[in-house]
Amino acid sequence: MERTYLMIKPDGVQRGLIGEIISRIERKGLKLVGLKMLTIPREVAEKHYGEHAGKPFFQPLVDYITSGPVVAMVVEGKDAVSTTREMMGATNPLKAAPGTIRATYGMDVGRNIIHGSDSPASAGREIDIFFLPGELVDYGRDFDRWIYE
Ligand code: ABT
Ligand code: MG
Repeated sequence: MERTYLMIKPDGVQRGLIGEIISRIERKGLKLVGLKMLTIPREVAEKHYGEHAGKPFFQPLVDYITSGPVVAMVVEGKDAVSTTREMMGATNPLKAAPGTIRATYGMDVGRNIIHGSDSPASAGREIDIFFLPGELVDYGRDFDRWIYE
């Protein structure tokens, strides 16, 4: 099973969408193995978005992601990285496929509600930024046999 890093961004928290988004993740059959709320320190945000350092949207992006509390999650499941990216939809909510989280709840690239790692390598890097190993939990669910063949 693969793990990915997901994060409900400050706009998602402020708009009261935590429950809606976590519900979608649970109903899909994905398993939460890490969960916490925090306000991201600026240095951590700059590290998380390091690939965009120097680009014109970098400062606004760091301002946005540090502007209020986020919900940080580690989610486990079959092909968790690509599955959750599909559930989120394209970066621009107006271009995201109908029914995806960003299409359903968002209007603007700079207020796109949720983050998800874009590759297994990014997932490993981002999980290490936001969680200590002891903060992730290993547990089984009785209903997993009804989710996976
Ligand atoms: P994140 O989950 O935020 O990483 O979004 P996603 O992976 O879908 O998109 P990427 B390419 O990683 O963009 C990161 C954030 O940077 C913003 N952005 C990006 C712009 O504002 N203009 C741009 O041209 C690009 C490429 C939007 C992304 N998220 N936010 N907020
Ligand atoms: Mg990204």
